[in-house]
Amino acid sequence: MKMLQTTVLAAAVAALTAGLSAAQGATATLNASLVDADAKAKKQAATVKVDVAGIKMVDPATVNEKPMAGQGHLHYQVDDGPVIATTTTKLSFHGLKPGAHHIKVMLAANDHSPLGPEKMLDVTVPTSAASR
Ligand SMILES: [Cu+2]
Repeated sequence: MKMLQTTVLAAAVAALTAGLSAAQGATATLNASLVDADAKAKKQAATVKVDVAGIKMVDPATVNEKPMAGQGHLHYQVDDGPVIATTTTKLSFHGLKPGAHHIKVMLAANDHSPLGPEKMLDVTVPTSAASR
């Protein structure tokens, strides 16, 4: 009887823990990749495609930027440029100067604080692209 109670308790704790981590967005994941990277780079451009899971894309303006578990949006940043906050999971950048660039994509909460998952993409625009 005592063993049965322990088992039931352990199961309840496991269920509670799983529920908590889901509510806190701990299961949110982000992956980002470049679409047609080489051809775009030759045109001084980059297109980023993002896959998010375990989180709902919410426009922070619609919820008064109040943080809420399970809600977030994306921040895109090229090099040290301004941060673009959006719910779009596909974004193109044009007019990249020749050389190396870093595009950072991260999951942000409704108040724009980082949620953790992020991905850095490297783009190199060939020097020859500038003389077009
Ligand atoms: Cu934001």
